[in-house]
Amino acid sequence: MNYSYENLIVEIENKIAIVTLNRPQALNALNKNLLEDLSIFFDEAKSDETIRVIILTGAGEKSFVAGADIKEFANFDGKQGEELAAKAQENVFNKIENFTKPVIAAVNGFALGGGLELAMASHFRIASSNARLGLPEVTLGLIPGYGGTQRLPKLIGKGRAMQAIMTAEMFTAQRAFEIGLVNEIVEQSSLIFRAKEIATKITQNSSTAIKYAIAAINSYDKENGYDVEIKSFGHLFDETDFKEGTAAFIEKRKPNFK
Ligand code: CO8
Repeated sequence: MNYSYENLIVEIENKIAIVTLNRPQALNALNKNLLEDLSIFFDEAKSDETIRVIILTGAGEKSFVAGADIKEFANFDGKQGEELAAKAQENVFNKIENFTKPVIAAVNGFALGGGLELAMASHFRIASSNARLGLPEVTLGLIPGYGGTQRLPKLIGKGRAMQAIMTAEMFTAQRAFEIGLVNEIVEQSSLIFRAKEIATKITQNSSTAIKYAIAAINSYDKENGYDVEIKSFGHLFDETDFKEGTAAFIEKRKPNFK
């Protein structure tokens, strides 16, 4: 697969794709083209067997993503705003949340507005110590439009989400860690190394089981969450990874998942 995009750099090594959002002149703000590139990348990566885990990060040392591109939507009317939000939610944010392979956000600086929403749509987040995370949309007379009003309360609780969105204040990396918005904080120079270390651990496990785990965990706040877990659990007994995993345990060797 030839991953060549205007605003994304994709590097694949040892089944890990490092996807760098690359508009450093605009602090990697999400414009239409960048959202389109992301949508296409995830479509292509879905069936690419050379990719088992995806790491999303931002170009440069200052920013993960400083939000949606404000200059691009400054003249929009209500209909255009609604269309932009609906299309991007479907083609990028929900696609990432429901992606069958793990997506890790390596937040290397500002993650604001659409940038924090992108990190929250990812399966989990680690951050560099200089990261600043927030949803400042109300300072522009808007609310988050890429899923932020829904995903932030799930991750940090309703009261904290209310305060964060109303005040538009940014969380430091330390505060984001304390409230569970990011899983780990590392020095910026070690961020990608640490993300790759976590990704490598994941690649050693059954990708089939992980696919079902993502779907089950994503159902945790839905009415049928336990049913999704039971059905997925049962289904996995019929997969070859289960045979290999249990055989390896009994034979006292490491599993070799395909
Ligand atoms: N959009 C467009 N350009 C941006 C953005 C952005 N979100 N953020 C930064 N830039 C540009 C700046 O305009 C500047 O460009 P130029 O040099 O041409 O003037 C360049 O990036 C560097 O930025 P600064 O000079 O401002 O850098 P500072 O270090 O002084 O400040 C900040 C860094 C604090 C991150 C500051 O840039 C900032 O506040 N950015 C905007 C943050 C923000 O409000 N983000 C939320 C945007 S709204 C949003 O994400 C809504 C999501 C849902 C949309 C739904 C569809 C309608």
